[in-house]
Amino acid sequence: MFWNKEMETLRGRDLEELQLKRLKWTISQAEKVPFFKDKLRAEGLSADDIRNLDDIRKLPFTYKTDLREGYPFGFFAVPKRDIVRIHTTSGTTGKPTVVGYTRHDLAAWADLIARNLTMVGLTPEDTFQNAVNYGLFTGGLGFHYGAELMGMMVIPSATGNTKRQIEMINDFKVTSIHCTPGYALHITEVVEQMGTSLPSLRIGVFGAEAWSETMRQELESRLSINAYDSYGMSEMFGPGVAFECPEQNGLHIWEDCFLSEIIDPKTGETLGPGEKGELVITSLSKEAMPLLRYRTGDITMILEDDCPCGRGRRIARIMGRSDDMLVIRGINVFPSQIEHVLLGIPEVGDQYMVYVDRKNHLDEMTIDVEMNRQAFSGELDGLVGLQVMISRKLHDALSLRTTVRLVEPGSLPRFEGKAKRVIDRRGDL
Ligand code: DLL
Repeated sequence: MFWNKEMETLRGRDLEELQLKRLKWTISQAEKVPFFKDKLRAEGLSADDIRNLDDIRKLPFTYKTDLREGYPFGFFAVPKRDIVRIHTTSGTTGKPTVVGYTRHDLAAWADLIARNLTMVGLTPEDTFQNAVNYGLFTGGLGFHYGAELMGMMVIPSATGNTKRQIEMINDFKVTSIHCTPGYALHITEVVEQMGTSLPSLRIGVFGAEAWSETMRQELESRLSINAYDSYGMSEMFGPGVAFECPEQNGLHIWEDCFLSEIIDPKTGETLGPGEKGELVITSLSKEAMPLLRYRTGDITMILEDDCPCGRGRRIARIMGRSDDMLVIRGINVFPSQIEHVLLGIPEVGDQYMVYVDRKNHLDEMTIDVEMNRQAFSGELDGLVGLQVMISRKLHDALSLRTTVRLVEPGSLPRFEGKAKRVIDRRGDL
């Protein structure tokens, strides 16, 4: 099923022509922002220098730190009177990044969300529970307006009060839920603790943080749903940038709106399909805040083969961020690799916390892992064998020695929004 078949299936020359036209427009729009105007002038570049899509490599990169320096409205390309909404995204340090939208931007964003939700088989007959934060986070209002545009009945449940969320799903016969994958697991646990089930639910849309294929299988089997990955970032409207189709094999990135490249994060060199690197996006239709070659920090690759669904370019599931990649004793570790190992061990639950310390100049990684409720006898003593087995499996996957501590079910923090599962304490020493 298609929402906007013409744009979703545009390929070859027609697509390239549209992208080139929109890229030139985006550059002229960006020239209204002093930051881009100065940068382009310094390089002696203008929209006329872009003759084909490969010429995009002439343009300078834009970094999150640049956006932060423009706080609050320094990156707006339209007068304030044309901005009808802002969202912000919190960083790990300093001021947040502010993103702005014109009325046209909001309509384009809702169209992208409607494409995504239609693609996974949702129709106006469905009831959609939007269990994410409705504030400055783009996941709430972004999905809300897209789902409403499609004609679904939308329940703006937001986060919190998980038992009430579960009651709503059953009372309102909700067929589709949107939340973070971590919160979906928490809902699953609470459903199981309550001794109930969610018979009306058939589709889960999960995103805003990294999750693994194992986690998908877990959610699909425990909730009896199909679970789809949803990717996006506030700087590119929010959610809706790339989304899985029913093939569940990579995420379609909407090429009429986003020009994507994969680069080596260290050298900035462009990488080819099948090569893992950092995703760089240039917006093609954003009015209020056009962005040129924006360094997303997300690690993925372009998938080479065509998708049977007939839509265009796909990227692989996000494997981590170039900047949350941990370097432990010289070894690169993505938290998603740890999660993948843990979810494959039936005795342990879904929750874990990773601590990184430096002792005697050596990096040490300690992982607290919750026991699975069914496998837990009530005693943590006597589980040394399991602990050793987990450390061994982690070693096989990461080539790294770790200390595993098993903890009681329910004892680690739960997250309603994005999970924070890594605490790097090396800087504190
Ligand atoms: O997280 C937008 C969003 C909301 C996406 C709801 C999907 C669903 P930000 O808060 O700006 O925007 O965070 C963007 O989150 O650069 C990725 O590192 C990460 N991220 C988002 N979706 C995924 C995903 C929203 N499906 C940052 N898998 C991005 C892995 C994801 N990481």
